[in-house]
Amino acid sequence: GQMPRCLWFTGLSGAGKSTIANLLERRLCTLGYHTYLLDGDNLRHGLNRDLGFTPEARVENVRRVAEVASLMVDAGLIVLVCVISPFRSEREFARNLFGEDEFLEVFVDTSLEECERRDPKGLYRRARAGELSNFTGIDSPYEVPLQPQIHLRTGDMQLDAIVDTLLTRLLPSENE
Ligand code: GGZ
Repeated sequence: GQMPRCLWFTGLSGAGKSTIANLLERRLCTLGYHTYLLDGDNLRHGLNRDLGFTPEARVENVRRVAEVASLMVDAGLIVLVCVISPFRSEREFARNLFGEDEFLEVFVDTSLEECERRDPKGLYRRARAGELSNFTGIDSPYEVPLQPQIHLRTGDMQLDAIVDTLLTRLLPSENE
């Protein structure tokens, strides 16, 4: 059977976390794996609708997402989590909810310049204009992962190559 896992995608808004995770999920699904994608932006409309973007609210947001992911891994799923999760301590908290090889931190490493150039929702523009406060990378910190299991330098890689990299990192362990 499949090895349940949590793939924890961290990175700036607009880095490509959701795009990459969605493509990977489709590939895994085609291969017959049972997956679930937990997306911070979506969860903020339901489970986390009471939370904003102060540091305290982000700590609570990430804690809840991590706990839900842990339940889903217990249920046997491959869980793909996409949250900025800007603080090392909260990513460490998440890791500690899982077994040794169950948690993979995936750093979606896209520069602030590139994220701001893309600005798909116009949020960076609004943050620069002072219409949004506590925006990650502008007036709220992002602590880069020091030793992620997987480091995706998106500037040097095409999307399909990124998804292939993730698949090969996930699937060899299936033969253990
Ligand atoms: C960062 C914000 C903010 C602020 C709204 N800072 O790129 P998106 O739009 O679609 O996804 C981002 C999402 C971030 O939520 P997370 O739950 O992933 O954040 S955290 O892990 O830090 O709790 C972004 C949008 O919400 N968004 N305001 N101020 N991103």
